[in-house]
Amino acid sequence: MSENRLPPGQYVPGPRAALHYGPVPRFRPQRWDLRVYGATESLGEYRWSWAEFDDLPRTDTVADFHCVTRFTIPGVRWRGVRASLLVDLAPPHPEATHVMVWAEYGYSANLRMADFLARDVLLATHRDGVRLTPEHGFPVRLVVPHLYGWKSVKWVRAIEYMTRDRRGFWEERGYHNLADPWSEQRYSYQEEPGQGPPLA
Ligand SMILES: Nc1nc2c(c(=O)[nH]1)N[C@H]1C(S)=C(S)[C@@H](COP(=O)(O)O)O[C@H]1N2
Ligand SMILES: [Mo]
Repeated sequence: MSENRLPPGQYVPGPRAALHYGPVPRFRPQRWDLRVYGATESLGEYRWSWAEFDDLPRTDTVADFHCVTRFTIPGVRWRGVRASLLVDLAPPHPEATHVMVWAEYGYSANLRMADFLARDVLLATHRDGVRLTPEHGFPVRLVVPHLYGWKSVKWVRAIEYMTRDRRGFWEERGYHNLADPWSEQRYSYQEEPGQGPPLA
């Protein structure tokens, strides 16, 4: 990986552990489902059991993974269900502009619909050729390679379509609403035009 592929302020670390807030949830296939709800076209809810979801067609992608804590993992190979395929199967209302992606234990991240529909955005089941490990999001995690890693929600359980934007878990706790690593959208104070970091 060449240096100019690295977004500003990022470095490539040595081997590192998985990173998340809180414990790793246990997967219970009988109870697991993936729901799409909120501003759907029909206003109804869509639901996939584990067997149904695991049957959906997969796509492969290779992408660098950028964490706001400044490490970048180059060339991660993901396999999963395209987010845009899920949106085709669960059509949104014409007024749906954003999604909230919900995980086990209430973790969440918000995305613009256009970011969610980008080609490289997957509901991933595999990483580097094998099933995700529990720490990396088994059975299903979102991967949004073009945004900072906190948007790549592990242990996904639901997608909520929204007709206006709402902030997710880290976006409510001082991180940037959009999270583009190439323009270093790290902190929420950067959303205020002409603002520096808050005074200590
Ligand atoms: N459910 C959940 N997903 C999460 C997180 C979390 O705390 N909970 N942390 C995010 C952050 S900050 C990063 S950098 C990536 C790390 O993914 P990895 O552990 O597979 O490298 O997961 C993201 N997804
Ligand atoms: Mo992160």
